[in-house]
Amino acid sequence: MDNDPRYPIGKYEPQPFSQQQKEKWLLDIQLLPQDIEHAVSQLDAYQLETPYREGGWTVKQLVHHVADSHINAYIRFKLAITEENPPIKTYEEKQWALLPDVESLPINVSITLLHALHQRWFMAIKDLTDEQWQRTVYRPEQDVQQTVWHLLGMYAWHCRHHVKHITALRERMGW
Ligand code: NI
Repeated sequence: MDNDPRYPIGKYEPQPFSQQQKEKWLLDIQLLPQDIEHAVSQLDAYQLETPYREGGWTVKQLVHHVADSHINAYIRFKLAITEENPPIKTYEEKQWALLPDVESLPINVSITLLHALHQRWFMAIKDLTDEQWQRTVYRPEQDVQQTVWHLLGMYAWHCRHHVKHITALRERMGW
């Protein structure tokens, strides 16, 4: 799996709760907007329409996808913090990536959205208590509970995962 272009940083590996790990993952959430902005800087229209791997999403689709995904994430965190084990709704990410907004809008619309969204997301969760990190959501399709801690790690991974898709493409193409 090491050379699988879909997983340039590997797959998400859950970690036990610790303050140190929490600070790292929170930093990933806090810095994603500027990291992704930096990753796409100076790319032209042709480059933005280039798939990060054969048959994969284009850079433009990747950026809009991260916004789509993290809108859902923000809602999942807020539900988890305010309700008892709420069921969370999945979404068809591949189909979302084909909708007209993704097709038509420049990536700076989603980057602007990500700046605002992550500011709110980070502020909403940065001071959760150790107990709150153990609150859960319920995933009906898999019939499992996941902790907010698990979600934090997963989305911190998701930030780095997609930024790396873009930066790895640039390295490979010499952009
Ligand atoms: Ni994704």
